[in-house]
Amino acid sequence: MRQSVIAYIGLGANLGDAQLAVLAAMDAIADLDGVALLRRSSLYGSAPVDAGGADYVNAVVEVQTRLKAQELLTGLQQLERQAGRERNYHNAPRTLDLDLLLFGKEHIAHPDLVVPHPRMWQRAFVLHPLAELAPKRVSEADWKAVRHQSVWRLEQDASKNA
Ligand code: PH2
Ligand code: MG
Ligand code: MG
Repeated sequence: MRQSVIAYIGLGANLGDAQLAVLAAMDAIADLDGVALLRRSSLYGSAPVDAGGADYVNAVVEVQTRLKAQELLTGLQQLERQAGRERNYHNAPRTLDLDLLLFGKEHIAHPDLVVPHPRMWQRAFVLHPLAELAPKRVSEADWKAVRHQSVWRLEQDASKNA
């Protein structure tokens, strides 16, 4: 049987009831075949980065999976569509965005999947929730690069609630 892998998925939403969408997406990820949800971060609010529209709700989940990265991506894209995601234009406001951030120690450079996610290190809305679950994955230099971005916690210490 395939060795299982620990992966981190970034969740974001800024249309409709964004908190509800992110929480529902965590449950939906837990229900994906071949995926076990291990832990989730707290929910965070964040100002849009390189995008317009309302403030975002962001979070990160840690999963264990026997799927390949590409298979996990397909599952996540299906959940985005089920949440009513439309791909109107680059970084358009969205009901749900699920980004595969880290997949074990794998480095993937495929036309539709790059892992680690190439922009995660420039985004405080990814690093704060990720560091709640995996503090060693975020370096001092990473923190420094995002120190001007506005991110705030929407709840206290949810890391044990998954
Ligand atoms: N996602 C983007 C672009 N900008 N800004 C915030 N604060 N949160 C996001 O999730 C986000 C963003 C593209 O996916
Ligand atoms: Mg994204
Ligand atoms: Mg995305």
